[in-house]
Amino acid sequence: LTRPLDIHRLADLLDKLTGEQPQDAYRVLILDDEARSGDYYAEVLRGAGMHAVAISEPRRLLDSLNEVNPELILMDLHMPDCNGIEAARIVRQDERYASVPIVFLSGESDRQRQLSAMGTGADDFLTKPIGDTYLVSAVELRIARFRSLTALIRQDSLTGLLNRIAFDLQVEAETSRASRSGSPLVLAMLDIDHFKRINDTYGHPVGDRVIKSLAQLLRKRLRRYDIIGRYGGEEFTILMPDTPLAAAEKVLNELREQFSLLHLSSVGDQFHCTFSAGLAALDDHPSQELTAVADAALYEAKRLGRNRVVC
Ligand code: GH3
Ligand code: MG
Ligand code: MG
Ligand code: MG
Repeated sequence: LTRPLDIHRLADLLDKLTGEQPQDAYRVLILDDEARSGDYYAEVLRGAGMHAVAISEPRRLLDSLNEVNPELILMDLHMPDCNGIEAARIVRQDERYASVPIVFLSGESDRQRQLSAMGTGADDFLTKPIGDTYLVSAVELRIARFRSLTALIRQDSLTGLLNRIAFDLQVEAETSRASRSGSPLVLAMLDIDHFKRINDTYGHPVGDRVIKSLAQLLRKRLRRYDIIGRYGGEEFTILMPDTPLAAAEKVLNELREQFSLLHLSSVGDQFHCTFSAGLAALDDHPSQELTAVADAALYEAKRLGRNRVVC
């Protein structure tokens, strides 16, 4: 493959060499106006293997959210510029962080005031001083639960791929990252050809198995940091970071060929299936139009006779 060697690709290669999928470190953002105390908690959490970042100025909140993409926010309550309650509201206004656990960590011991702080959509209240071990466990337990819940909400149940909502969120995040870093990014939209015939000929359960086979092929052949979604019935979407259009086209054509060669079967009957794909590159189109452009290219691929990739 003729793609530039970058940090993602290195991580990918290392995974393949060691045969491991490393569990990503828990990501925590800490907002505490006293830098020393925030830094201390961050250090404790880092000591437990987490990725923890502490900030002391509320005005850095939005940028830090985007940088850290936290799975839990530890929030001080009393701060001079903006109190924790306002900060929690700001977090909740962004749909990407609407369900991230917010845990207040404060010296406030008045139960009534603790409760009203929770009314802003925070999940819990821990009081300072707090022991290191207790803090680590409290954070770990909440993030573990958050991960299993989000996995459930974001997954397509038939294939285990991202569902449409989750995929669209990833498009937002990845396009803004790619625009900032100036790296190429491609969105591909795939649709199985004449899928109705499969259902009509072999029945719906066999159709489901074809959908699963394509999902499996995509997962197996694409890179770990390519993002794969099931967009609708027999439609799939792929977001390919750090990938020029020509390289993406090559990969999609390889996948197209591999899929068309798969031996699919239904009681005693063997058959083959193909897909068509449309590609859109961030270089050539604004991010809000990527999906529509890929969809138009897919339509063109169908019009030109199917089983092909159109850029
Ligand atoms: P084209 O080549 O133009 O894409 O033809 P097509 O028959 O694939 O197109 P169309 O989109 O009209 O048909 C898709 C069919 O997929 C219709 C629907 O019944 C079926 N379908 C949608 N979701 C599922 C699913 O989850 N499982 C199964 N087995 N079939 C599904
Ligand atoms: Mg304070
Ligand atoms: Mg379709
Ligand atoms: Mg179809």
